[in-house]
Amino acid sequence: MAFDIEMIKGVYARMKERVDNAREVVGRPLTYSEKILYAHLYDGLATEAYKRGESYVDFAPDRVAMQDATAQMALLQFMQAGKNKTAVPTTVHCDHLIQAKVGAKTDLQEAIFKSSEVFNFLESVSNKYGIGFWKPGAGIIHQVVLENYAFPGGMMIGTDSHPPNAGGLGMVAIGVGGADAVDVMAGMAWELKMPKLVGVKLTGKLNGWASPKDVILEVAGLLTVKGGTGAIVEYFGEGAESLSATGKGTICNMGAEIGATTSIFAYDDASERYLKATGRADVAEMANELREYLRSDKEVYENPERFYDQLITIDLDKLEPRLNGPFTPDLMTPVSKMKDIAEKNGWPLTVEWGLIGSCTNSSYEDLSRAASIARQAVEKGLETKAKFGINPGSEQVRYTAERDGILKPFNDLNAVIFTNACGPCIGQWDREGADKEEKNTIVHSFNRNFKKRADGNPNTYAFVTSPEMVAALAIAGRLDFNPITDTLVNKNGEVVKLDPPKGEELPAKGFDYEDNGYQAPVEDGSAVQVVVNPDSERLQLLESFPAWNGQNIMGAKLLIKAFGKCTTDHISMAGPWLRFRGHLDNISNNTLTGAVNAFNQETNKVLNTLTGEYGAVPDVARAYKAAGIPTVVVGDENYGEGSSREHAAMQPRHLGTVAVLVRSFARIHETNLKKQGMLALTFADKADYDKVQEADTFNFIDLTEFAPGRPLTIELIHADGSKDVIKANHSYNDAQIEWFKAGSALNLIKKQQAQN
Ligand code: MIC
Ligand code: SF4
Repeated sequence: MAFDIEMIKGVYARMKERVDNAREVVGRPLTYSEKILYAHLYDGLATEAYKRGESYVDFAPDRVAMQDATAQMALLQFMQAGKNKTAVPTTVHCDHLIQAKVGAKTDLQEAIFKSSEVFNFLESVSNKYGIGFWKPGAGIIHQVVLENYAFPGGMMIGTDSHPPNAGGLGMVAIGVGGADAVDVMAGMAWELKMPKLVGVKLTGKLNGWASPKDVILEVAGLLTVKGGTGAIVEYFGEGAESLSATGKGTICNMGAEIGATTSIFAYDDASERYLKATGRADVAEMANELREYLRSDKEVYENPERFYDQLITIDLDKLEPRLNGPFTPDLMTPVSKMKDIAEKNGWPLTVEWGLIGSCTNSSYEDLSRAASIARQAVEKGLETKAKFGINPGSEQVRYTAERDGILKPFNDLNAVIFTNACGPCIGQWDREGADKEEKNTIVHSFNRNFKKRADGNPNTYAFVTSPEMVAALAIAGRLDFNPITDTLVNKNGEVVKLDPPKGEELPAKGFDYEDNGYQAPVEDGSAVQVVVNPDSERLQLLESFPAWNGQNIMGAKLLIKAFGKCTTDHISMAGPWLRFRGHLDNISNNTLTGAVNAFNQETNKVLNTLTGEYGAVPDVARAYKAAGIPTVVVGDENYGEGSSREHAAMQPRHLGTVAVLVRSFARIHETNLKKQGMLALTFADKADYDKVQEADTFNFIDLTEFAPGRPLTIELIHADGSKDVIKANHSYNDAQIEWFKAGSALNLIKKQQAQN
């Protein structure tokens, strides 16, 4: 039986009436994601048609999922919200804090030893508030959610950027910061701007070496890292129905890399098979009754161009494998062009490591397809030229794969099987020699490849591709190896060729496990004490951010003007810093240390106008804070791209930054800034970015009139006394302005709670 079956029954019981009503109110046929959105309005039945890309809407998601690195901050905030239990089913997944070094068993023990304080904290908070707890080693949050919790027609949020993985099973699943999760766990409305809709029609059928990963690598190449911002990407067409549920999960998962709010496929036979194979025949039966509601209306499929803001068609028949990278997931190169392009760009051609895993590509089918390549290598007398590592997605996948002999060929090739966890994907990788910072290439099946992400080495060229391609390239040891056309020489000097991968969508003998790592919360958590040691370096209870004093902010100094790409990895690095995710003051010491200073093109070296000297960003920020001087961060396009980590907003806030002024924002980060009581502003004229000078003072001269739709005016006083007056746009609505006034959204919840 599925988890939370009563909740799912409730969603399905309401679905028909809500969707039929919405169709009438909107006055036209609805797409699948619109049906789910309208069926999850906080106030019940729709009373108006929301404008896509404009209207703020209150939703009531069905569930919440959090991973260990973000759950700490989310739960530290939730503990202040004054509730006894979470209002909706919620889970915590311990997957980010496990380092990959020698192999699953040792690495897991080591992680439990090193992070027991954090795991114990998460476990006791989970018990106290009725939250399901997935222990370290149980698997990666999004794979575990897909296997256990995702359901067609449902809506969930998760404190991470890759919950959209559940779109593979027809769910609207959205990545958020912890403060948003607090809203939902506290039973309040969760607000989102009504997304725009991008339709992707898939024709034909994948064949040969092409895989679902290549679909999203192609989409990323077409739309770029910001092309999906504010939109839900809906996939449909005959090609969509030929994909497995986990394959669709891969595509939806990596939609995060184009900034999409989420991505989704309709319910179909593959979804039904997956639900049944993962022990949820009960959900499949209910979904079968509602099939018409779990897909777009037929008019949408007949004339998609009338219903989507943008429409793309991809012919799966013609798709060839791709490699995206280095340093950004949207730099797409088809395998047949890699030789030329890599040479032209000077990308190192020798592949040092091949890594399979991450929430994007760690399903049973993924492992079985990659294993079919590894098996051929063994049979054809090949040896892997590169080192090879694998992180299975969940204990259920690992156990079943081991039982079915899928891990054997990897072992035969001396691959290391790491823990069922994020591992290298989040920089939890103790890679030998990485500190030498040598230029080198790795290939992996993850979704992200920002500089330094996997091993901390800025000179590691990381390429994203499918698991089967990772296997082939690790065996060949070359980035420009094209398995479709190229041959290899085996140990006996014979020329051999790899056949296209073959895999199994689902295990023929069913999934199995001995211990899936799940721990249900105690029945009554009221007596559970959550202890946070005041001397801890890993956990720190939160203090409220100060409320706005009602005055214009005058005399703020520039902390940094970030140049070019500034992802959340640049603002609050992961890897070694993950250990401080529960301690705001300690983690603040990495604030913006990865961002490039536009004035000297260096990282972590900014002007302190108080001394005239250059210092590390966190030190300079602390100096201004100590002097009572607020600071401003300036950035370029798609600022805050990547992760959902709200630390990237809380840290600057903690260090005294009041405003972040950029050319454009990534969605989750913009909301995180608002939630934490900051001013998230965009240049009304993008060219004004160039007007900001290094020693500038910022005066927000009409902040007292802060109102929806009304740009703010900022004076830039330059060092020579001259000044520029610029306009900054914002997307705050009335409720969000209240967060700013209160100092944070949480402060407002606390205030409301105190009044009740
Ligand atoms: C990531 O892939 O970058 C992470 C680590 O999963 C993050 C969350 C985090 O920073 O904790 C994400 O994608 O949101
Ligand atoms: Fe973990 Fe990587 Fe997935 Fe983020 S993208 S949840 S780090 S596996």
